[in-house]
Amino acid sequence: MTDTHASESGDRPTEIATADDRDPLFARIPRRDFMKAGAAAGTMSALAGCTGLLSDDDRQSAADVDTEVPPGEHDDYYAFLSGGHSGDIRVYGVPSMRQLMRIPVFNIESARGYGHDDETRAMLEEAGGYTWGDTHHPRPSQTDNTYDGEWMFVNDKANGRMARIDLTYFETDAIVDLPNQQGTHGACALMPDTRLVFGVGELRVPIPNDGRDLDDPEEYGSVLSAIEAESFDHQWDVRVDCNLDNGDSGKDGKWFFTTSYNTEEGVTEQEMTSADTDYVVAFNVPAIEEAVDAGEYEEINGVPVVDGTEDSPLNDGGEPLVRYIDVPTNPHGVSVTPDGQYAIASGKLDPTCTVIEIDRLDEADDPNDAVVGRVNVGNGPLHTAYDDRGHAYTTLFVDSQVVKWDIEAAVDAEMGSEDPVIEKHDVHYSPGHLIAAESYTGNPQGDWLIVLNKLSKDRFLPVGPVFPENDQLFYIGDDDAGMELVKDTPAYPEPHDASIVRADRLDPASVYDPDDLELDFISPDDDENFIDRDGDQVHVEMYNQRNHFGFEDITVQEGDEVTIRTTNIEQEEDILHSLAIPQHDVNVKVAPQETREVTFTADQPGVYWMYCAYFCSALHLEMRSRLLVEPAD
Ligand code: K7E
Ligand code: CUA
Ligand code: CA
Repeated sequence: MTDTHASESGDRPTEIATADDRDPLFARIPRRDFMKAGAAAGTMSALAGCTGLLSDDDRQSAADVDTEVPPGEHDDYYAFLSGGHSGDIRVYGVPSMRQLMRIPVFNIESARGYGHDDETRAMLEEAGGYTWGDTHHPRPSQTDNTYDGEWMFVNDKANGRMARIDLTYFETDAIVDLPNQQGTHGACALMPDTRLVFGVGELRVPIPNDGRDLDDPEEYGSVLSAIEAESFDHQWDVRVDCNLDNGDSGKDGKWFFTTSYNTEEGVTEQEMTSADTDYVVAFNVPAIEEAVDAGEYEEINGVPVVDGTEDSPLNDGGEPLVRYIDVPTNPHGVSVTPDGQYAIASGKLDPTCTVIEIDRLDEADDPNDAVVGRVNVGNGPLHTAYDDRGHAYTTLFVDSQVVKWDIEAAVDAEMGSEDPVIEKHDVHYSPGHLIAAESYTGNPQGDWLIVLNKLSKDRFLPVGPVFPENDQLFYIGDDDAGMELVKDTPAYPEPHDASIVRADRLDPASVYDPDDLELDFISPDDDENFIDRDGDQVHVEMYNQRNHFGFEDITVQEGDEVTIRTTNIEQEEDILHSLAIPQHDVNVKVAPQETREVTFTADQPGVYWMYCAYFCSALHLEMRSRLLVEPAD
């Protein structure tokens, strides 16, 4: 018995070293103090200068801090990261940074059968039929400025669309194509209660884009699109002359903010960066809705489009629809502070963040009077997140740092002052977004911060010329110790933004409720399982369970159009089946109590095994039936 011998004689490999073994300092510190100890190392390396690379101290601290979630235990938070041009959303646990799931949105994905069954195929087809999308901003629904666990919304920067993800089932349940928008960039619901969802149109084009004004860029424009959250119907657009970039909502249902970096209305980089200032654009949502109700719009591509341009008569008078606030050149992110008091725009080409006091927009004749602070944060500020203690955290793309600063101090300080800055911490390379736990709600948690770095040079085992991205987790809960790098995670290209949601705010189903599904449940009853023919259309309904399908074989004629609807009747969670048919491109997943349908043409005579592709039991390989396709003649 070699195994007993090994353990008895003590010549087994020694146990894997723990943090306590490696470093005598940590061996003396009770485990709950690891955070602080690691933080000190992190702060020291930040003070060592801005190299964009991490010191050995940081690597050490990352390994020693207690962010491990032991086997079998759950994380405290979900993080939802956009997949960028992968077109999906990835679900991580925080603080472990373990990837838990992927939710296909604009992409076609075979493990989940997304875009393979008739329903999801039709949804993608009706939303333009594109095979890909570019997700950037996953923003959860809120009730009373708190995440409510119902939906996630995300943009498609590639094709001008918005999608909704159902957080009960973690699947995309609606996509809307925004016809007057090319490239939806910013995405966020109207707060406090997610009545509307906004898609922010980034690229200026002729509206409608039907061949007019091809090379007449002054005539181009962009729109902010409003979608009703519940129906996911497109309600209206507001047209502006400039472009629009990122967006965030105020907390009281009135203002929605976006940045604009192309107020020059240029088409080349040189033109788009020629002016000294651009805009934060503030949309007065109730005033816009009044204009729509009063019929003050032009219908374009079936959508009411309200004129929100600077010269619009609707912007005269006491309640302008859109207010344009000057900020330094080519701003990028804009986000509203947790108390709803300020909108903060990050400067990108200017080393400052601009603080706009939202209430002042209601009264001031000149919207520029609402600018109450401008803090010099460093080079290349892109996005700003918040904790629960009045601090803002801004990514510096050029300096490869995160800067922590005090919001009220920025209001009190002189314009352009560096004084509100509390701390700068090196991150790996060129951070884009960063997100703190529940940052863009009324109650940020103030403990975890994810920084989404664009480059991962030197950080991981090499995997060829396409590198993973690099998402870094910081602990920000200890203001004395400062920001602390605690985890370093590679990510498949290419997350842009994320949202971190407390786990107890979600209540995902582990088994489908058949009442929530469009298609009727098929039980094993004989009369619910049938093969019907109507001309050359064959309709099959059958259940499936361990380890068989409702029919052992299905015979059709060459050239038939075959529709198979199938229900997984398992009650037990995590027992998935699928229906895969070789050489007919059929691949449908069915989770417990789920019903899906697939249509294909049986265009080749022969025998085709219909098999289950999900491992489901010891007899998984035997879970199969035959499709017999009889030759036409
Ligand atoms: Cu800055 Cu699309 Cu929010 Cu990328 S975006 S970084
Ligand atoms: Cu069912 Cu494998
Ligand atoms: Ca500009």
